[in-house]
Amino acid sequence: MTTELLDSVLLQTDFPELELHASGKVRDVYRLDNEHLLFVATDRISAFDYVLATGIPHKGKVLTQISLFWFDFLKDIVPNHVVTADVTRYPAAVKRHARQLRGRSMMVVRGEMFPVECVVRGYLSGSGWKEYQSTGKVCGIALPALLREADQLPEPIFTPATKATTGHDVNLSFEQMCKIVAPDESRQLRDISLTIYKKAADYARRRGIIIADTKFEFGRTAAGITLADEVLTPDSSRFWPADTYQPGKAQESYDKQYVRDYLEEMRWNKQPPAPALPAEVALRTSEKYLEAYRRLTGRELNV
Ligand code: Q0T
Repeated sequence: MTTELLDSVLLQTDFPELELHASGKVRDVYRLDNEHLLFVATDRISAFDYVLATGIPHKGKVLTQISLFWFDFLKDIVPNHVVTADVTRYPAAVKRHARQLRGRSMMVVRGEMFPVECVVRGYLSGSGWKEYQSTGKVCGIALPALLREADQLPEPIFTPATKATTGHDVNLSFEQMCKIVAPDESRQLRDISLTIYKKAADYARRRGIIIADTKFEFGRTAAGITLADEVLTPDSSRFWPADTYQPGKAQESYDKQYVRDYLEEMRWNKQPPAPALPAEVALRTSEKYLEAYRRLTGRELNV
């Protein structure tokens, strides 16, 4: 029934003539020339910190198109690193791989990256909820008493973290960030992060998606402080369905709930190797990603 769909899944990129710049759980980044990089989002999915053996149809395309949507939506507030996502405008050496790249890639300007994750939280969840329970604060920011898990915060807060190459990111106070990034630039990164989160989260909320928190990355380019990486995707953010939002407990994930439920049910010990997913779980998850794209953009993804 679904052989063709599962065959279209891209788990690994292979461009032998290009130099790999960085590779993550989901994305592969190649070097084009001194000024440009090529970001490619695969269909890999991670859960409980590991990449699973099964890919999710259309996931790379959905993530890329959601990022492109937000880059455009936010372009009057902050410049971004996108040059083009039109494969016909890629350099010749890359265009040869057009079929593999179409829809799931972007050519970007190379910048000098700030070595911090710019996290914004509008709701109390994950490491923020843990820290709040033990200290009443998140990244040094005092919060009202008696908040529950997944409660909305009175105001979104900026909670930077270090970019760990291995293991988990470490939360920083703003003062600690200012020892890593100059205070003036730290203030600019904080103000931009809060402004773009608020604009995007208001918009998404009206379309039925709560963006509980998100992580931005910025670089310095000729245009000044520039929004980079992927933006406001389900992989870089916590998306919750607004219609079932109920504070006081952990919320279901918009995109990964079927995957997590399956992995819990099969009692995987959360050690490698990560298991494969049944086709039905992969397909239902694919539908959730497509639905997120549809809700946010009001358009159907051309798959
Ligand atoms: C980067 C220079 O992409 C990364 O990890 C995913 C595998 C992290 N990363 C980003 C850069 C960017 C961006 N974005 C940029 N515009 N210029 N470097 C490098 N690593």
